[in-house]
Amino acid sequence: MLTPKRLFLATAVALTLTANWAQAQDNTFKIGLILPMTGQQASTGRQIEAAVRLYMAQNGDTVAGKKIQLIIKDDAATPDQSKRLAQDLVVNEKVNVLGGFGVTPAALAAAPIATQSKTPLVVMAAATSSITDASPYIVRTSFTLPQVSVSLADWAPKNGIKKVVTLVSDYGPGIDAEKFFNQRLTFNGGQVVESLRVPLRGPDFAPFLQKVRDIKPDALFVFVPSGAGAAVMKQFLERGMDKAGIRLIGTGDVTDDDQLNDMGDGALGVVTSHHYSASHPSAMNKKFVEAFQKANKGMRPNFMAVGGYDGMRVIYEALRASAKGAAMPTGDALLASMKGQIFESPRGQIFIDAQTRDIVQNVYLRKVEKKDGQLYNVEFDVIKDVKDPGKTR
Ligand code: VNL
Repeated sequence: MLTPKRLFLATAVALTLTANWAQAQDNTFKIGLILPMTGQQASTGRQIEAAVRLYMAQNGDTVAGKKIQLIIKDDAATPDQSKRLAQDLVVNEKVNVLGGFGVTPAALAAAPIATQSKTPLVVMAAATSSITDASPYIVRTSFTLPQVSVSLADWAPKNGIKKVVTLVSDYGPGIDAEKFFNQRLTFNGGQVVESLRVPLRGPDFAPFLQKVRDIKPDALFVFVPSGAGAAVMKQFLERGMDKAGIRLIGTGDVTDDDQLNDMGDGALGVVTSHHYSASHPSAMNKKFVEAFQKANKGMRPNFMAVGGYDGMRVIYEALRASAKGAAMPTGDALLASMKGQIFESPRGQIFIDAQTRDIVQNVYLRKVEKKDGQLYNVEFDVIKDVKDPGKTR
């Protein structure tokens, strides 16, 4: 007969078993990354995965006594997939952290899942300013388009560029780039004479570039996402825009290190502003680039790789700081330990602003030059510790 005493004992045993089981489970710290491994943004997934694996190879897969397990899911940069995968990772895999997110719509789609489940979500690629406002659990290690666009609008008028046409991909980051470049250029006495937006999916730049040729501005300012820059460069040169005296300028997404070396000498002299160049002359970056290339058949890391590499560091350090004894830190404890982190990245010193959960970092002005027979974005000026100008708070 199940007397109250026996019931109590049975329950106690069951509870102990559950606790033991949970503890065994608890010893695995799961990081679920959602990345575009296929489709138009696949180069971003490839770069981030390579960087994340390098970070783990260099730093081990045990942190504060917890075994790190990495799970990578391919969303092909489609937001409904991103959302479904985020839900699956949280509910079925019980991941401790979500991360990755190659494009803005993917990050925005997953944001409510992070909020509802109190799971920190580390954005390693997507760069629309407003993403960090979509959930209090979002932390960003990439960059924002306003952050990198304003510096170029400060540089341009001092360098003979007053009349500009902007050409951007027609979604979040492109609209941010267009707006903040325009505002700052106008403030500096320059003028945006035309603002062109191209579709994100399968863009044909030809008719837009023809229009720019007819307007004949001092420069064309371009934002397209990582992976699309080579097509813009090719068509810009094919149309002889450079010969017609139109300079090409943009955010560093256009002269992406993933593609730059294959763009040919026509890219020489293109000035961009961005937070990372593979040729950033620090000891830490030299080591990073060398190790990355060695582990990836000579592939050069781009700004996406650095976002992934630093994202892993933020997660590792948050776990180290918040783990107490055998228990696994809660999402809230992890998040608290992500806020305010400050450390040297291959791009320079970075800081996760505790108020905005967004990254504060140097922005560099760079010019495409040839070094040892290869094309690089060579840094020639730096604006230190730039906050996202898109934050109104
Ligand atoms: C985004 C921004 C994507 C910048 C990018 O490449 C990029 C985004 C895939 O926020 O969607 O270079």
